[in-house]
Formats: sequence, structure tokens, C-alpha cells
Amino acid sequence: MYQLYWAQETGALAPQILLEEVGADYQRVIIEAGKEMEADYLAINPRGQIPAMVLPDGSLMTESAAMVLHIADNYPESKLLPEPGSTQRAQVYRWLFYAVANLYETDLRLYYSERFTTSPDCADSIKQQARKDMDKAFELIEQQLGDGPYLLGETYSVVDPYLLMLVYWHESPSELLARHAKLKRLCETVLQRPAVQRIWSQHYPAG
Ligand SMILES: N[C@@H](CCC(=O)N[C@@H](CS)C(=O)NCC(=O)O)C(=O)O
Repeated sequence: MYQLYWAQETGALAPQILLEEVGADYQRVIIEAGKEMEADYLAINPRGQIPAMVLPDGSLMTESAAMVLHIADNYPESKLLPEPGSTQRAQVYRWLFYAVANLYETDLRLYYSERFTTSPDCADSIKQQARKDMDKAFELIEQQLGDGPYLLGETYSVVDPYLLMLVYWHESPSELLARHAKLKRLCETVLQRPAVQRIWSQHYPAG
């Protein structure tokens, strides 16, 4: 069984969607707000970040993007990753790494801005820059999306729920999606998948 160290509206969302999608046997271990820096959880993830995931063999992994790749690798029949070495797989790697490096990163600057400066007065300008960088990063994704509905066209892959997760961390997902029609279609299509519908309200009870 997988154990997913979990909290609402965190990086646990994408791996959880994938665990649901492949029908894996998994359990959520809910970390209440503020408890991620307590000794029990730091013993699991010394960075005090969510998610963490214990694999069926008892080993531990962190990093949400690595988790989604690992889940896809372990359930090849679910075809959540194209063939190894294929151009399509290269595109999934490309945009998943892009999302982590450019979008997750701007979320950290936006929501944990005090960590990016030794001067508390600067926190606001760090947030402002993070918003600008996030907008630019989403614009590039929009430009890359083709006829859809997914990043790989008709083929669903691990990168799609990862992008959905990042869109919903935006300060105004509806305003973001109003500007990006292709990203909107991607999100709407991913949201309709049964695996996503089963767990969405755990993260977003208001819908
Ligand atoms: N690179 C990590 C980042 C994880 C991360 O920053 N998680 C956030 C929640 S989305 C967190 O735990 N923040 C609490 C903190 O950093 O104190 C991943 O992708 O899993």
C-alpha cells in the first residue's frame, strides 16, 4: 500500500489524482495545518513539506513531480506516460519540469515571500514579481497547447493533472482561465475525469 502524507490544496493533489487514476491501494495520512514542522513529520520529510509518500516496499519519496512519474511507471497499463524514448514522452518531461521550475517556484515566492528576503519590507515586492513571473510562465504554456484537450492532444498524461493543480493555486483561477482558453479546456477536461471527481472535494470542498 502507498501512504500519501497529505494536506488540502497542497502538492499532494497531483500524486493523489494519479493514485486514484491507476486504482492504487493507498491511504492518506492527513497532516494538519502547522504540524508539518513538528518532529514527527520532520522525521519523515526533513524539509517539512507536503507531500511525502511511502511506497509499498516501505521506502520514502518526496517531490510531487517525481511521485507522479513513479506512479505512472508502476502502472504502465494506465498509459499515463508515452513510450520511453518517444518524442511525446520528451514533451511530458519538458513541461512537467518546466511547471516545477517555473510555476511551483513562483507559488513558493508568492505564498512564502518572507523566505526569499532577509528584509521583511521586501516581501510585497517579492510577491509582485512572483505574480508577474507566474503570468509569464502560464502564457508560455498556453502558447504551447495545441488542439487539446490535453497537453499531448487526445492523450492524457501525468502533466495534465499537475498543471490543473498549479492553476488552482493561482490567486484567481477563474481570472487566469478567462485569459487562457486552451488551458481552460485542459482543466475542464481533467476535472471531468472520474478519478479527479472522486477526490476534488477533499481539496476544494466549496467546488
Ligand atoms: N518540491 C516540493 C515542494 C513541496 C512544497 O513546497 N509543499 C508545500 C505545500 S504545496 C509545503 O509543504 N509548504 C510548507 C512549507 O514549506 O513550510 C514538491 O514538489 O513536493
